[in-house]
Amino acid sequence: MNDDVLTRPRTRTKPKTERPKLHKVILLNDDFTPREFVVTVLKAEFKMSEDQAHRVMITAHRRGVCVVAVFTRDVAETKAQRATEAGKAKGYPLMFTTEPEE
Ligand code: TYC
Repeated sequence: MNDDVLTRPRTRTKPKTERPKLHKVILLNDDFTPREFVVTVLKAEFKMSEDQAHRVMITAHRRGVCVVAVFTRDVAETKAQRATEAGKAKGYPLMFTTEPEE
């Protein structure tokens, strides 16, 4: 047998701490939620400026969806839930979802 191969310490192939995978929060368009309300939620939940929030809202309005921001999974899911709930509380179908980044 080959002693050298059997006793040689393994060399590390993985970094000690892996970077947590980031998750996208995605805003979905609908036909009912007022534009200004979408902007208000984006500002409150995602700490966006009026300008940023307006751009994200308009992109979702025109294209159907827009990536709002990326976070670790827990943070992304919590923010998406809270933002969706803010719409629901006003009777709007406003929807935020999450998906892992490639
Ligand atoms: N489409 C909505 C309207 O015309 C506005 C809107 C924009 C709703 C973006 C949701 O993610 C959204 N009132």
